[in-house]
Amino acid sequence: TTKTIKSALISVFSKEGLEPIVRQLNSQNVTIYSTGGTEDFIKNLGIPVIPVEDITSYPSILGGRVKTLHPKVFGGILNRQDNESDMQQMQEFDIPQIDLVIVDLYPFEKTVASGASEADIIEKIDIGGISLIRAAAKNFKDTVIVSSMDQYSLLLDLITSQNGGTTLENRKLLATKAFHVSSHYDGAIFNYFNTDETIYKESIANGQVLRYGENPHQKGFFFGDFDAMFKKLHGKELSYNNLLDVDAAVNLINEFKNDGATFAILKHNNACGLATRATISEAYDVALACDPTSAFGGVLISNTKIDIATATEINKLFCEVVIAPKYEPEALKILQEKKNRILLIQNDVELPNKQVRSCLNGLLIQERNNITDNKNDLTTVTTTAPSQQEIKDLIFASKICKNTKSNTIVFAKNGTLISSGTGQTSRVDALLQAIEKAKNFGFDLHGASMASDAFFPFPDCVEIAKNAGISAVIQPGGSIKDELSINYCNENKVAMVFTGTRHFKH
Ligand code: 93A
Repeated sequence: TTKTIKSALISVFSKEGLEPIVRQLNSQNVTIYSTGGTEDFIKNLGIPVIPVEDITSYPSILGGRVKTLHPKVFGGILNRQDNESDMQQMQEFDIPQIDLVIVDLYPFEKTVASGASEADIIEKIDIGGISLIRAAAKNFKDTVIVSSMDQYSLLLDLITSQNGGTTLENRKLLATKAFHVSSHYDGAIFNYFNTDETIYKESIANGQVLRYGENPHQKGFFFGDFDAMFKKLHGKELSYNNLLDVDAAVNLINEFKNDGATFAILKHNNACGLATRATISEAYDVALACDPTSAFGGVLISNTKIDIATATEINKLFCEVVIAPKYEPEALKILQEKKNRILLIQNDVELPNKQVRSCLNGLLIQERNNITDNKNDLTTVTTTAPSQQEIKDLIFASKICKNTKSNTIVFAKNGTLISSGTGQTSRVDALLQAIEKAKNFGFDLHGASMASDAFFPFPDCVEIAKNAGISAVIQPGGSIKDELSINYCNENKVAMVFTGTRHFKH
Protein backbone atom coordinates (compact mmCIF):
# COMPACT_ATOMS: atom_id res chain seq x y z
CA THR A 1 0.00 0.00 0.00
CA THR A 2 3.01 2.34 0.02
CA LYS A 3 2.78 4.54 -3.05
CA THR A 4 5.38 6.79 -4.57
CA ILE A 5 4.30 10.27 -5.63
CA LYS A 6 5.14 10.85 -9.28
CA SER A 7 2.85 13.75 -10.08
CA ALA A 8 1.26 16.61 -8.17
CA LEU A 9 -1.38 19.26 -8.78
CA ILE A 10 -0.75 22.39 -6.75
CA SER A 11 -3.29 25.20 -6.48
CA VAL A 12 -2.80 27.46 -3.49
CA PHE A 13 -4.16 30.87 -2.61
CA SER A 14 -1.32 31.73 -0.24
CA LYS A 15 2.08 30.79 -1.56
CA GLU A 16 3.60 30.93 1.91
CA GLY A 17 5.54 27.82 2.93
CA LEU A 18 5.26 26.27 -0.51
CA GLU A 19 8.88 26.69 -1.64
CA PRO A 20 10.48 23.83 0.36
CA ILE A 21 7.69 21.52 -0.77
CA VAL A 22 8.10 22.16 -4.49
CA ARG A 23 11.88 21.98 -4.17
CA GLN A 24 11.61 18.58 -2.48
CA LEU A 25 9.06 17.32 -5.03
CA ASN A 26 11.26 18.53 -7.86
CA SER A 27 14.31 16.81 -6.40
CA GLN A 28 12.30 13.59 -6.45
CA ASN A 29 11.41 14.15 -10.13
CA VAL A 30 7.74 14.71 -9.43
CA THR A 31 5.80 16.21 -12.36
CA ILE A 32 4.12 19.37 -11.11
CA TYR A 33 0.87 20.74 -12.58
CA SER A 34 -0.42 24.07 -11.42
CA THR A 35 -2.96 26.91 -11.76
CA GLY A 36 -2.19 30.52 -12.83
CA GLY A 37 -0.75 32.30 -9.79
CA THR A 38 0.74 29.16 -8.30
CA GLU A 39 2.31 28.28 -11.64
CA ASP A 40 3.98 31.74 -11.82
CA PHE A 41 5.31 31.30 -8.30
CA ILE A 42 6.86 27.90 -9.06
CA LYS A 43 8.27 29.08 -12.40
CA ASN A 44 9.94 31.99 -10.61
CA LEU A 45 11.73 29.50 -8.35
CA GLY A 46 13.25 28.05 -11.51
CA ILE A 47 11.37 24.79 -11.11
CA PRO A 48 9.65 23.13 -14.07
CA VAL A 49 5.85 23.30 -13.91
CA ILE A 50 3.07 22.39 -16.35
CA PRO A 51 0.06 24.72 -16.52
CA VAL A 52 -3.22 22.94 -15.82
CA GLU A 53 -4.49 24.38 -19.12
CA ASP A 54 -2.12 21.93 -20.86
CA ILE A 55 -4.12 19.08 -19.33
CA THR A 56 -7.56 20.55 -20.03
CA SER A 57 -6.80 22.28 -23.36
CA TYR A 58 -9.02 24.98 -21.94
CA PRO A 59 -8.12 28.41 -20.66
CA SER A 60 -9.10 29.59 -17.19
CA ILE A 61 -12.49 31.22 -17.82
CA LEU A 62 -15.05 33.49 -16.15
CA GLY A 63 -12.42 35.47 -14.31
CA GLY A 64 -10.89 32.32 -12.80
CA ARG A 65 -14.19 30.86 -11.59
CA VAL A 66 -13.54 27.82 -13.76
CA LYS A 67 -9.91 26.75 -13.99
CA THR A 68 -9.50 23.24 -12.60
CA LEU A 69 -13.11 22.09 -12.97
CA HIS A 70 -12.56 19.65 -15.84
CA PRO A 71 -12.95 15.87 -16.38
CA LYS A 72 -9.29 15.51 -17.23
CA VAL A 73 -8.28 17.02 -13.90
CA PHE A 74 -10.87 15.16 -11.83
CA GLY A 75 -10.34 11.98 -13.82
CA GLY A 76 -6.65 12.20 -12.92
CA ILE A 77 -7.53 12.42 -9.24
CA LEU A 78 -10.53 10.09 -8.92
CA ASN A 79 -9.43 7.07 -10.98
CA ARG A 80 -9.12 3.77 -9.13
CA GLN A 81 -5.81 2.16 -9.96
CA ASP A 82 -7.07 -1.34 -9.17
CA ASN A 83 -10.04 -0.92 -11.52
CA GLU A 84 -9.42 -2.16 -15.03
CA SER A 85 -12.13 -0.13 -16.73
CA ASP A 86 -10.92 3.05 -14.97
CA MET A 87 -7.42 2.37 -16.26
CA GLN A 88 -8.71 1.78 -19.79
CA GLN A 89 -10.62 5.05 -19.74
CA MET A 90 -7.53 6.92 -18.50
CA GLN A 91 -5.81 5.78 -21.70
CA GLU A 92 -8.80 6.32 -23.94
CA PHE A 93 -9.28 9.94 -22.82
CA ASP A 94 -5.59 10.65 -22.34
CA ILE A 95 -5.94 11.58 -18.69
CA PRO A 96 -2.76 12.13 -16.68
CA GLN A 97 -2.45 10.44 -13.30
CA ILE A 98 -2.39 12.87 -10.36
CA ASP A 99 -0.91 11.33 -7.19
CA LEU A 100 -0.80 14.36 -4.93
CA VAL A 101 -3.09 17.39 -4.61
CA ILE A 102 -2.10 20.47 -2.63
CA VAL A 103 -4.73 23.16 -2.09
CA ASP A 104 -4.97 26.31 -0.02
CA LEU A 105 -8.54 27.53 -0.34
CA TYR A 106 -9.72 31.08 -1.04
CA PRO A 107 -9.74 32.79 2.38
CA PHE A 108 -13.51 32.98 2.82
CA GLU A 109 -13.59 33.59 6.58
CA LYS A 110 -10.86 36.22 6.48
CA THR A 111 -12.72 38.07 3.71
CA VAL A 112 -15.94 38.05 5.74
CA ALA A 113 -14.05 39.26 8.82
CA SER A 114 -12.44 42.10 6.83
CA GLY A 115 -15.89 43.60 6.26
CA ALA A 116 -15.65 43.18 2.49
CA SER A 117 -18.69 43.72 0.25
CA GLU A 118 -21.05 40.85 -0.46
CA ALA A 119 -19.78 40.62 -4.04
CA ASP A 120 -16.19 40.23 -2.82
CA ILE A 121 -17.23 37.66 -0.24
CA ILE A 122 -19.16 35.61 -2.79
CA GLU A 123 -16.13 35.64 -5.11
CA LYS A 124 -14.15 34.06 -2.26
CA ILE A 125 -16.36 30.96 -2.18
CA ASP A 126 -13.89 28.44 -3.50
CA ILE A 127 -15.50 25.91 -5.84
CA GLY A 128 -12.65 24.27 -7.73
CA GLY A 129 -10.36 24.05 -4.70
CA ILE A 130 -12.97 22.47 -2.46
CA SER A 131 -13.80 19.99 -5.24
CA LEU A 132 -10.14 19.07 -5.63
CA ILE A 133 -9.92 18.47 -1.88
CA ARG A 134 -13.05 16.34 -1.73
CA ALA A 135 -12.12 14.33 -4.81
CA ALA A 136 -8.58 13.56 -3.64
CA ALA A 137 -9.80 12.73 -0.13
CA LYS A 138 -12.47 10.39 -1.50
CA ASN A 139 -9.81 8.56 -3.47
CA PHE A 140 -7.35 8.30 -0.56
CA LYS A 141 -6.62 4.72 -1.57
CA ASP A 142 -4.56 6.12 -4.43
CA THR A 143 -4.26 9.87 -3.89
CA VAL A 144 -2.55 12.09 -1.32
CA ILE A 145 -4.43 15.24 -0.28
CA VAL A 146 -2.86 18.21 1.47
CA SER A 147 -5.73 20.56 2.20
CA SER A 148 -4.13 23.22 4.34
CA MET A 149 -0.82 24.93 5.01
CA ASP A 150 -0.74 23.34 8.50
CA GLN A 151 -0.15 19.99 6.81
CA TYR A 152 2.97 21.08 4.87
CA SER A 153 5.40 19.89 7.52
CA LEU A 154 3.66 16.51 7.72
CA LEU A 155 3.89 16.16 3.93
CA LEU A 156 7.57 17.14 3.94
CA ASP A 157 8.27 14.55 6.65
CA LEU A 158 6.49 11.86 4.67
CA ILE A 159 8.08 12.51 1.31
CA THR A 160 11.60 12.93 2.70
CA SER A 161 11.59 10.10 5.26
CA GLN A 162 9.66 7.60 3.15
CA ASN A 163 11.47 8.40 -0.07
CA GLY A 164 8.49 10.04 -1.74
CA GLY A 165 6.13 7.33 -0.60
CA THR A 166 2.99 7.39 1.52
CA THR A 167 1.21 4.53 3.25
CA LEU A 168 -2.53 3.93 3.11
CA GLU A 169 -2.66 5.00 6.75
CA ASN A 170 -0.90 8.30 5.92
CA ARG A 171 -3.34 8.97 3.08
CA LYS A 172 -6.41 8.14 5.16
CA LEU A 173 -5.25 10.48 7.91
CA LEU A 174 -4.79 13.26 5.35
CA ALA A 175 -8.25 12.50 3.92
CA THR A 176 -9.73 12.85 7.40
CA LYS A 177 -8.01 16.22 7.78
CA ALA A 178 -9.31 17.17 4.33
CA PHE A 179 -12.94 16.52 5.22
CA HIS A 180 -12.38 18.47 8.41
CA VAL A 181 -11.16 21.39 6.30
CA SER A 182 -14.01 21.10 3.77
CA SER A 183 -16.75 20.76 6.39
CA HIS A 184 -15.41 23.72 8.33
CA TYR A 185 -15.21 25.76 5.13
CA ASP A 186 -18.80 24.95 4.14
CA GLY A 187 -19.89 25.57 7.72
CA ALA A 188 -18.42 29.08 7.55
CA ILE A 189 -20.24 29.77 4.27
CA PHE A 190 -23.49 28.47 5.74
CA ASN A 191 -23.12 30.70 8.81
CA TYR A 192 -22.51 33.71 6.58
CA PHE A 193 -25.76 33.08 4.68
CA ASN A 194 -27.76 32.07 7.74
CA THR A 195 -27.25 35.28 9.71
CA ASP A 196 -30.86 35.49 10.90
CA GLU A 197 -30.95 31.73 11.56
CA THR A 198 -34.00 31.36 9.32
CA ILE A 199 -32.82 27.93 8.30
CA TYR A 200 -33.38 26.61 11.81
CA LYS A 201 -37.03 27.55 11.54
CA GLU A 202 -37.36 25.33 8.53
CA SER A 203 -35.88 21.93 8.85
CA ILE A 204 -32.45 20.66 9.54
CA ALA A 205 -32.04 16.91 9.27
CA ASN A 206 -33.43 15.24 12.42
CA GLY A 207 -34.09 18.56 14.13
CA GLN A 208 -37.40 18.88 15.92
CA VAL A 209 -38.79 22.36 16.41
CA LEU A 210 -40.07 22.69 19.97
CA ARG A 211 -42.85 25.07 20.95
CA TYR A 212 -40.20 27.17 22.66
CA GLY A 213 -37.01 26.83 24.68
CA GLU A 214 -36.61 27.02 28.43
CA ASN A 215 -38.94 30.06 28.44
CA PRO A 216 -41.62 31.15 25.98
CA HIS A 217 -39.46 33.96 24.55
CA GLN A 218 -36.66 31.52 23.61
CA LYS A 219 -36.64 29.38 20.47
CA GLY A 220 -35.96 25.71 21.06
CA PHE A 221 -34.98 22.64 19.03
CA PHE A 222 -34.23 19.03 19.76
CA PHE A 223 -31.71 17.07 17.71
CA GLY A 224 -31.86 13.38 18.36
CA ASP A 225 -33.87 10.24 17.81
CA PHE A 226 -36.53 10.37 20.51
CA ASP A 227 -38.40 7.42 19.03
CA ALA A 228 -35.37 5.18 19.37
CA MET A 229 -35.72 5.50 23.15
CA PHE A 230 -39.44 6.00 23.74
CA LYS A 231 -42.86 5.28 22.36
CA LYS A 232 -45.28 8.08 23.13
CA LEU A 233 -48.58 6.52 24.19
CA HIS A 234 -50.51 9.63 25.11
CA GLY A 235 -50.46 13.41 25.55
CA LYS A 236 -49.26 16.51 23.77
CA GLU A 237 -45.80 17.25 22.50
CA LEU A 238 -42.95 17.27 24.97
CA SER A 239 -41.49 20.66 25.79
CA TYR A 240 -37.85 21.67 26.10
CA ASN A 241 -38.04 21.40 29.91
CA ASN A 242 -39.92 18.07 29.70
CA LEU A 243 -37.10 16.67 27.58
CA LEU A 244 -34.49 17.76 30.10
CA ASP A 245 -36.50 16.18 32.92
CA VAL A 246 -37.01 12.97 30.93
CA ASP A 247 -33.26 12.81 30.37
CA ALA A 248 -32.61 13.24 34.10
CA ALA A 249 -35.30 10.68 34.95
CA VAL A 250 -33.94 8.03 32.62
CA ASN A 251 -30.40 8.49 33.90
CA LEU A 252 -31.62 8.30 37.49
CA ILE A 253 -33.79 5.18 37.09
CA ASN A 254 -30.97 3.50 35.19
CA GLU A 255 -29.11 3.30 38.52
CA PHE A 256 -31.92 1.14 39.89
CA LYS A 257 -32.37 -1.20 36.95
CA ASN A 258 -31.15 -4.21 38.94
CA ASP A 259 -33.08 -3.32 42.10
CA GLY A 260 -36.63 -4.07 43.23
CA ALA A 261 -39.66 -2.00 42.22
CA THR A 262 -38.46 1.61 42.23
CA PHE A 263 -40.43 4.78 41.58
CA ALA A 264 -38.93 8.25 41.22
CA ILE A 265 -40.47 11.70 40.98
CA LEU A 266 -38.35 14.52 39.54
CA LYS A 267 -38.64 18.28 39.46
CA HIS A 268 -36.19 20.55 37.68
CA ASN A 269 -34.03 17.52 36.86
CA ASN A 270 -33.59 16.49 40.51
CA ALA A 271 -35.31 13.68 42.40
CA CYS A 272 -37.83 14.98 44.94
CA GLY A 273 -39.08 11.50 45.74
CA LEU A 274 -37.69 7.99 45.23
CA ALA A 275 -38.35 4.67 46.87
CA THR A 276 -37.70 0.97 46.38
CA ARG A 277 -40.43 -1.35 47.72
CA ALA A 278 -41.96 -4.80 47.29
CA THR A 279 -44.59 -3.44 44.89
CA ILE A 280 -44.56 -0.48 42.53
CA SER A 281 -47.70 1.03 44.03
CA GLU A 282 -46.08 1.02 47.47
CA ALA A 283 -42.93 2.55 45.98
CA TYR A 284 -45.05 5.30 44.38
CA ASP A 285 -46.87 6.13 47.62
CA VAL A 286 -43.61 6.40 49.53
CA ALA A 287 -41.89 8.42 46.79
CA LEU A 288 -44.79 10.87 46.74
CA ALA A 289 -44.75 11.22 50.53
CA CYS A 290 -41.11 12.31 50.39
CA ASP A 291 -42.09 15.78 49.13
CA PRO A 292 -45.69 16.04 47.91
CA THR A 293 -45.29 19.79 47.37
CA SER A 294 -42.48 19.46 44.83
CA ALA A 295 -44.13 16.43 43.19
CA PHE A 296 -46.85 18.71 41.77
CA GLY A 297 -46.13 19.09 38.05
CA GLY A 298 -43.28 16.61 38.24
CA VAL A 299 -41.94 13.91 35.96
CA LEU A 300 -42.63 10.35 37.12
CA ILE A 301 -40.58 7.30 36.27
CA SER A 302 -40.84 3.66 37.24
CA ASN A 303 -38.44 0.75 36.67
CA THR A 304 -41.37 -1.69 36.77
CA LYS A 305 -44.69 -2.27 35.00
CA ILE A 306 -47.36 0.18 36.18
CA ASP A 307 -50.43 -1.56 37.54
CA ILE A 308 -53.99 -0.37 38.13
CA ALA A 309 -53.42 0.54 41.78
CA THR A 310 -50.45 2.76 40.90
CA ALA A 311 -52.21 4.37 37.93
CA THR A 312 -55.19 5.21 40.12
CA GLU A 313 -52.94 6.93 42.65
CA ILE A 314 -50.93 8.75 39.94
CA ASN A 315 -54.14 10.19 38.55
CA LYS A 316 -54.76 12.07 41.79
CA LEU A 317 -51.58 14.07 41.14
CA PHE A 318 -51.02 16.72 38.47
CA CYS A 319 -47.88 15.63 36.65
CA GLU A 320 -46.21 16.41 33.32
CA VAL A 321 -44.85 13.06 32.15
CA VAL A 322 -45.14 9.41 33.20
CA ILE A 323 -42.42 7.01 32.05
CA ALA A 324 -42.35 3.25 32.52
CA PRO A 325 -41.08 0.12 30.75
CA LYS A 326 -44.61 -1.40 30.69
CA TYR A 327 -48.22 -0.59 31.53
CA GLU A 328 -51.05 -2.95 32.36
CA PRO A 329 -53.65 -2.23 29.63
CA GLU A 330 -56.22 -1.14 32.24
CA ALA A 331 -53.65 1.03 34.00
CA LEU A 332 -52.84 2.76 30.72
CA LYS A 333 -56.53 3.50 30.15
CA ILE A 334 -56.71 5.13 33.56
CA LEU A 335 -53.62 7.26 32.92
CA GLN A 336 -54.99 8.31 29.53
CA GLU A 337 -57.91 10.00 31.23
CA LYS A 338 -55.57 12.83 32.16
CA LYS A 339 -53.64 15.23 29.96
CA ASN A 340 -50.16 14.11 31.02
CA ARG A 341 -47.75 12.67 28.53
CA ILE A 342 -47.19 8.93 28.80
CA LEU A 343 -43.99 7.40 27.57
CA LEU A 344 -43.05 3.79 27.17
CA ILE A 345 -39.32 3.45 27.54
CA GLN A 346 -37.96 0.90 25.09
CA ASN A 347 -36.51 -2.21 26.65
CA ASP A 348 -32.73 -2.39 26.91
CA VAL A 349 -32.38 1.20 25.72
CA GLU A 350 -28.73 2.21 25.81
CA LEU A 351 -27.87 5.60 27.23
CA PRO A 352 -25.33 7.28 24.96
CA ASN A 353 -21.84 7.35 26.34
CA LYS A 354 -21.17 10.88 25.13
CA GLN A 355 -22.58 14.01 26.74
CA VAL A 356 -22.53 17.29 24.82
CA ARG A 357 -23.42 20.82 25.92
CA SER A 358 -22.70 24.27 24.61
CA CYS A 359 -19.85 26.22 26.15
CA LEU A 360 -18.70 29.74 25.26
CA ASN A 361 -18.49 29.70 21.48
CA GLY A 362 -18.13 25.93 21.21
CA LEU A 363 -19.00 22.64 22.83
CA LEU A 364 -18.06 20.65 25.87
CA ILE A 365 -18.06 16.90 25.38
CA GLN A 366 -17.53 14.30 28.05
CA GLU A 367 -18.08 10.61 28.70
CA ARG A 368 -21.12 9.74 30.77
CA ASN A 369 -20.49 9.19 34.47
CA ASN A 370 -20.61 5.40 34.25
CA ILE A 371 -19.54 4.59 37.79
CA THR A 372 -22.25 3.45 40.16
CA ASP A 373 -20.87 2.96 43.66
CA ASN A 374 -21.30 -0.56 44.95
CA LYS A 375 -20.54 -2.46 48.14
CA ASN A 376 -17.13 -3.62 46.98
CA ASP A 377 -15.94 -0.04 46.36
CA LEU A 378 -16.50 1.07 49.96
CA THR A 379 -13.68 1.56 52.44
CA THR A 380 -14.79 2.00 56.03
CA VAL A 381 -12.61 4.75 57.48
CA THR A 382 -14.15 4.94 60.95
CA THR A 383 -13.97 2.67 64.03
CA THR A 384 -17.75 2.26 63.77
CA ALA A 385 -18.69 0.20 60.71
CA PRO A 386 -22.04 0.67 58.92
CA SER A 387 -24.68 -2.03 59.52
CA GLN A 388 -25.92 -4.19 56.62
CA GLN A 389 -29.01 -1.99 56.27
CA GLU A 390 -26.89 1.16 56.41
CA ILE A 391 -24.65 -0.15 53.65
CA LYS A 392 -27.75 -0.63 51.48
CA ASP A 393 -28.98 2.86 52.32
CA LEU A 394 -25.58 4.43 51.68
CA ILE A 395 -25.41 2.92 48.19
CA PHE A 396 -29.05 3.90 47.59
CA ALA A 397 -28.36 7.50 48.67
CA SER A 398 -25.17 7.65 46.61
CA LYS A 399 -27.04 6.60 43.43
CA ILE A 400 -29.49 9.48 43.91
CA CYS A 401 -26.70 11.87 44.87
CA LYS A 402 -24.84 11.12 41.62
CA ASN A 403 -27.95 12.20 39.67
CA THR A 404 -28.61 15.40 41.62
CA LYS A 405 -27.19 18.85 40.90
CA SER A 406 -24.04 19.75 42.84
CA ASN A 407 -23.49 20.64 45.57
CA THR A 408 -25.78 18.03 46.96
CA ILE A 409 -26.46 16.10 50.14
CA VAL A 410 -28.90 13.19 50.12
CA PHE A 411 -30.56 11.53 53.13
CA ALA A 412 -32.00 8.02 52.85
CA LYS A 413 -33.33 5.28 55.08
CA ASN A 414 -34.75 1.82 54.37
CA GLY A 415 -34.80 2.24 50.58
CA THR A 416 -36.46 5.66 50.79
CA LEU A 417 -35.20 9.07 49.78
CA ILE A 418 -35.93 11.25 52.82
CA SER A 419 -34.72 14.58 51.50
CA SER A 420 -31.90 16.28 49.67
CA GLY A 421 -30.18 19.61 49.31
CA THR A 422 -29.71 20.36 45.61
CA GLY A 423 -27.60 22.71 43.53
CA GLN A 424 -26.25 24.77 46.41
CA THR A 425 -23.14 26.90 46.27
CA SER A 426 -21.84 25.41 49.52
CA ARG A 427 -21.99 21.89 50.86
CA VAL A 428 -23.13 23.15 54.25
CA ASP A 429 -26.07 24.92 52.60
CA ALA A 430 -27.01 21.70 50.79
CA LEU A 431 -26.87 19.88 54.13
CA LEU A 432 -28.96 22.50 55.95
CA GLN A 433 -31.52 22.43 53.14
CA ALA A 434 -31.79 18.64 53.38
CA ILE A 435 -32.28 18.81 57.17
CA GLU A 436 -34.90 21.56 56.85
CA LYS A 437 -36.83 19.63 54.18
CA ALA A 438 -36.79 16.41 56.20
CA LYS A 439 -38.19 18.30 59.20
CA ASN A 440 -40.88 20.03 57.13
CA PHE A 441 -42.22 16.73 55.84
CA GLY A 442 -42.15 15.11 59.27
CA PHE A 443 -39.19 12.75 58.86
CA ASP A 444 -37.08 11.51 61.71
CA LEU A 445 -33.45 11.52 60.64
CA HIS A 446 -32.46 9.18 63.44
CA GLY A 447 -30.44 6.32 61.96
CA ALA A 448 -30.66 7.77 58.44
CA SER A 449 -27.72 7.63 56.00
CA MET A 450 -26.15 10.58 54.22
CA ALA A 451 -24.43 10.81 50.82
CA SER A 452 -22.31 13.70 49.57
CA ASP A 453 -21.33 14.11 45.89
CA ALA A 454 -17.85 15.38 46.84
CA PHE A 455 -15.57 15.34 49.87
CA PHE A 456 -16.03 17.46 53.00
CA PRO A 457 -13.46 20.25 53.09
CA PHE A 458 -14.05 20.72 56.83
CA PRO A 459 -15.53 18.59 59.64
CA ASP A 460 -18.55 20.90 59.98
CA CYS A 461 -20.74 18.75 57.71
CA VAL A 462 -20.38 15.53 59.72
CA GLU A 463 -20.93 17.50 62.91
CA ILE A 464 -24.17 19.11 61.70
CA ALA A 465 -25.33 15.77 60.22
CA LYS A 466 -24.65 13.86 63.44
CA ASN A 467 -26.57 16.45 65.47
CA ALA A 468 -29.50 16.01 63.07
CA GLY A 469 -29.49 12.22 63.72
CA ILE A 470 -27.42 10.82 60.81
CA SER A 471 -25.59 7.60 61.73
CA ALA A 472 -23.78 6.67 58.49
CA VAL A 473 -22.04 8.69 55.79
CA ILE A 474 -20.84 7.92 52.26
CA GLN A 475 -18.51 10.31 50.44
CA PRO A 476 -15.56 10.11 48.02
CA GLY A 477 -12.90 11.23 50.53
CA GLY A 478 -9.72 12.92 49.40
CA SER A 479 -9.75 16.22 51.31
CA ILE A 480 -6.52 17.20 53.07
CA LYS A 481 -8.74 17.60 56.13
CA ASP A 482 -10.37 14.11 55.89
CA GLU A 483 -8.74 13.21 59.21
CA LEU A 484 -10.76 15.90 61.05
CA SER A 485 -14.07 14.51 59.73
CA ILE A 486 -12.96 10.95 60.53
CA ASN A 487 -11.93 11.93 64.09
CA TYR A 488 -15.28 13.58 64.69
CA CYS A 489 -17.12 10.48 63.45
CA ASN A 490 -14.98 8.21 65.65
CA GLU A 491 -15.66 10.30 68.74
CA ASN A 492 -19.39 10.29 68.00
CA LYS A 493 -19.84 6.72 66.75
CA VAL A 494 -20.84 7.71 63.23
CA ALA A 495 -19.92 5.20 60.52
CA MET A 496 -18.24 6.66 57.44
CA VAL A 497 -17.22 5.02 54.15
CA PHE A 498 -15.10 6.41 51.31
CA THR A 499 -15.80 5.52 47.67
CA GLY A 500 -12.87 7.24 45.97
CA THR A 501 -15.26 8.46 43.25
CA ARG A 502 -16.51 12.03 43.02
CA HIS A 503 -19.95 12.52 41.50
CA PHE A 504 -20.20 16.17 40.53
CA LYS A 505 -23.15 17.05 38.30
CA HIS A 506 -23.30 20.63 37.07
O1 93A B 1 -12.79 30.00 -8.64
S1 93A B 1 -12.52 28.64 -8.32
O2 93A B 1 -13.48 28.05 -7.46
N1 93A B 1 -12.49 27.74 -9.67
C1 93A B 1 -11.61 26.75 -9.88
O3 93A B 1 -11.78 26.00 -10.84
C2 93A B 1 -10.47 26.61 -9.01
N2 93A B 1 -9.44 25.73 -8.99
C3 93A B 1 -8.63 26.07 -7.99
N3 93A B 1 -11.07 28.53 -7.63
C4 93A B 1 -10.26 27.51 -7.93
N4 93A B 1 -9.09 27.14 -7.32
C5 93A B 1 -8.48 27.89 -6.21
O4 93A B 1 -7.58 28.85 -6.79
C6 93A B 1 -7.64 27.14 -5.24
O5 93A B 1 -8.37 26.60 -4.16
C7 93A B 1 -6.65 28.19 -4.75
O6 93A B 1 -7.14 28.86 -3.62
C8 93A B 1 -6.56 29.21 -5.87
C9 93A B 1 -5.19 29.17 -6.53
O7 93A B 1 -5.21 30.00 -7.66
P1 93A B 1 -3.83 30.51 -8.33
O8 93A B 1 -2.97 29.30 -8.46
O9 93A B 1 -4.26 31.07 -9.62
O10 93A B 1 -3.24 31.53 -7.40
